[in-house]
Amino acid sequence: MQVVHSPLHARHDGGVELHRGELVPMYESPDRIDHILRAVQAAGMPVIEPREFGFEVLHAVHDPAFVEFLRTAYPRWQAEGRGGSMLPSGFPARSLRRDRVPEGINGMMGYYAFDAGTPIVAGTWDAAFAAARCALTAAALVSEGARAAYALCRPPGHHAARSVYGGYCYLNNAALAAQALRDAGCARVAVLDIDYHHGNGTQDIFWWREDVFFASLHGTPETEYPYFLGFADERGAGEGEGRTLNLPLPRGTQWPAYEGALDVALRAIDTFGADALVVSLGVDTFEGDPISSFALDASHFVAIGERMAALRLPTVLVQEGGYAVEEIGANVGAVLAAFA
Ligand code: OKP
Ligand code: ZN
Repeated sequence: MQVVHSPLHARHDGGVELHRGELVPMYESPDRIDHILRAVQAAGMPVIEPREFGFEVLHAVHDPAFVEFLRTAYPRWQAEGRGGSMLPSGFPARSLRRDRVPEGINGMMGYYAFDAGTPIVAGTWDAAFAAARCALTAAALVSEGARAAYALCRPPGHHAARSVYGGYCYLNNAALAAQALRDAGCARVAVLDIDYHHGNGTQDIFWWREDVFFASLHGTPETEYPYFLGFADERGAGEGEGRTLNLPLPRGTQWPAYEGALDVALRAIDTFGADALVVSLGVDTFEGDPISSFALDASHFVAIGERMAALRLPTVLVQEGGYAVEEIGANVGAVLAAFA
């Protein structure tokens, strides 16, 4: 399995986040990638750099004005004499107007963000765009005939919607890969999101689409982030009706219940008749994850890799979450080795 990785990820380091009443180092940290990289190299997987793309390629799934905001946000912030990390301090919630994009950088941040835990720093754009290129390169390898490819993306992407960022995510790497597969001639693409958190951004991007099926297993938004999307009654709309499948699971979910839900998702993808698969591969379902509450272990990640491979579809695996840094390499390695 080829691994697509860019060292530019390290330019993004958000610093601290507010967690359970305290400022703590961000769980989404650069060393996550170092651990995964060591594991895939130890397993003998070849690691390559992403290909070049112009940023206009992002407009396939993102609003151009949103892309422009992300690309220019930090330089604008610096032009106003500021440094450190950019976080929004006000959002257009229900009683406020959201029919206009603010001119000032602070208002603009609140307009485009959906949480205050996703900082923009000097290197965020370089890292996020590099992660997008990793996903696009993995999709290109698969459309050129590879059975599978793994995009070692950081920052992650599945919370980023068409014109909204949040949940440590800026650009939706998995959605870009899915759209690239469509553009390369796959008539039907399925996205299977097995990150602990609901992939609200991917769901948003493909909500109306008949040609891209989105299935997600995740901690129930009744209690888990992102709280406001990912319920079982969300099934897509218009031509996309029935093309979204949400399988929310309670905190504490263990393998038997998880396995049952995974089978439901895999059967639905099979019935849909996908020509290619994109996996949003989060391993924050691990029992030791510091911000999540499922109880999977490395043996379960092997089983997940085997079951996904049994679909026998050309597959792009895209890294999403996973915050138990010491074990993240073994957990991702287990999925990839079992798949291959
Ligand atoms: C990203 B991915 C911070 C609360 C907000 C955001 C979680 C984002 C998860 N203490 N947490 O899906 O792994
Ligand atoms: Zn997650």
